[in-house]
Amino acid sequence: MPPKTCILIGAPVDSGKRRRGCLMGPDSYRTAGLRETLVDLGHDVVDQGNLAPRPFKDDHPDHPLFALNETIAWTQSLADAAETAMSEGVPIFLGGDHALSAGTVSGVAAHAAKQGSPQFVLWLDAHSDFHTPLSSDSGNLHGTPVAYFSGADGFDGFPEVAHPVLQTNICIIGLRSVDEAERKALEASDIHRHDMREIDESGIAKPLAAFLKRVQQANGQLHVSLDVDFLDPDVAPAVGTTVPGGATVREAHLVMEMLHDSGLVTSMDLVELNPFLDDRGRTAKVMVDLAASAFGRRIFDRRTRSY
Ligand code: HAR
Ligand code: MN
Ligand code: MN
Ligand code: MN
Repeated sequence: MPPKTCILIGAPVDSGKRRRGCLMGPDSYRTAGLRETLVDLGHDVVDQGNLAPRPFKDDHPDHPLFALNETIAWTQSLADAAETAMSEGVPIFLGGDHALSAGTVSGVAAHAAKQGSPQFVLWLDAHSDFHTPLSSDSGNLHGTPVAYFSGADGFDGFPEVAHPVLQTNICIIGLRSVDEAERKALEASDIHRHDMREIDESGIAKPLAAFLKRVQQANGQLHVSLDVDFLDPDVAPAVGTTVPGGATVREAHLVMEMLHDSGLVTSMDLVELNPFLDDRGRTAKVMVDLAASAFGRRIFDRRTRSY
């Protein structure tokens, strides 16, 4: 696999929920050696530093949606940065909470549309993040990006999604915390969804291989959004929304190794790391190791399977 130009873009978004700390995520990844790790794997790495949101008006503390204006402002700046970075290399967005993916995915999808290729999204998460601002009970916008970039209604004030990602091009793996409104909406959708029970029963390689085959056949762009809580909290404690029963370290590495072997990944988010909750940096290190597997670190030089 030829070396890539990896573009690190810090996205210290902390507006997607009330518990603070994800703004320290980008520097935690830097401290854990993400840039050096990718350089050691032979890639060119450009660290663009941290992005800022567009200017925004103060949010009203009693609004049912937490930090709405700030999240909209982040969506605007991230969408622009993502679209621009796609013509320069493989952007890796260092979160920041998952609200950032409203911007990153809509931005990369705009680039794909201009190339005439379909956008695919692999969402690795305990949660489906498929609420709309109208269905969310918590008012936390990090629970809504999948609905946003797939073109759902209810995102008043947000930038128009000019190129929504088709539901059938979205695959969610790792699910184990889905709210009732999200469950109904997901069941009525064409989103491919694989919960932890399915992973337990059939293994994680099977649904991933099926998805990658579709991306390849469609000649698509592939965005991977890795939420820390995809992993089990025993191995990745630095996240505000821990849900027991998550992916093991090896399951997560297998996903990343298969992604690398596919050669299909065109952009990536690392989200929801809250360094304030970490234990001597071990969650940041696990996330950097997973990124390493996605960009070519291997145990032996051997592909798992072809499809
Ligand atoms: N579904 C819940 C809500 O909307 C929890 C969302 C939590 N989201 C994340 N990202 N941690 O996956 O509030
Ligand atoms: Mn998430
Ligand atoms: Mn989550
Ligand atoms: Mn599927």
